[in-house]
Amino acid sequence: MLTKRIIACLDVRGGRNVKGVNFENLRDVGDPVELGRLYAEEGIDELVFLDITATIEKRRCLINLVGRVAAEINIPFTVGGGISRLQDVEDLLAVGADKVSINSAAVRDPGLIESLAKEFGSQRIVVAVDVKQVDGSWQVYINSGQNAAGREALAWARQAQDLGAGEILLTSMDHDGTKDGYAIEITRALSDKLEIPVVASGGAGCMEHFKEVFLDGHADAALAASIFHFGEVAIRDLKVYLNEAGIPVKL
Ligand code: 0VR
Repeated sequence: MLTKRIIACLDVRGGRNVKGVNFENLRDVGDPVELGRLYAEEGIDELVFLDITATIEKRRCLINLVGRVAAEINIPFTVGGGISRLQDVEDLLAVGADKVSINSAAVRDPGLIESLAKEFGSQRIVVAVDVKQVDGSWQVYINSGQNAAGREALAWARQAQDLGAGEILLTSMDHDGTKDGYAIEITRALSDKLEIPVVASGGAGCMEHFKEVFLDGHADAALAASIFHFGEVAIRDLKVYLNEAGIPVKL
């Protein structure tokens, strides 16, 4: 089994780290620069920074903040939020992002995946797919989860892979912030059908949930926000637990 990655997510709005449930009722949970530094110190494998309300006028402040977080860490750093142009990617890579995550803009214009992958390399292009279960089918949502895209999750993820995405960040909105566990079934469906890595996201509430998403969900990496922000699981303890459960992680 390949080494599994544990990823912390900084959901940022107005320069502050926020956290909600099912993408709603967001509340301030701290300073993203401080949290990024802390997680890196505690042994997180990767950091994701999501500007969840990116709009054009905030573009400059986002880039400055990303640069301040990047300066505090020496681990792979993925940045997402409102990315829709090559210039956005250039600006973020220039201040220290290693990968970018594109979501709504890619659904609106799938060709963007191909042009970004050609320009920067697939390994730098993560396609974020936010999903909800609707009448038994996993549907894609865009614009911070506000609008149904009219795409089924696996079909869209497969198209993103075929266009050059290097990784899929799969977030279940139904599980986000609930601490009830990851969306195992849809995570396994994508992991088993795609050739590129799948990062599970949404719902982590205890160490067992990580074991479950790796062993049952076949995820390549597991992302969490709530349980790290609220100090409920220590990253080092989690890694020791997973290693003892036979799941290879970098200690
Ligand atoms: P936890 O369940 O707390 O571990 O959350 C993991 C993941 O769902 C969140 O870090 C994040 O992806 C939620 N995303 C968005 C959002 C939350 C509110 C509004 C918008 C978005 O667009 O991704």
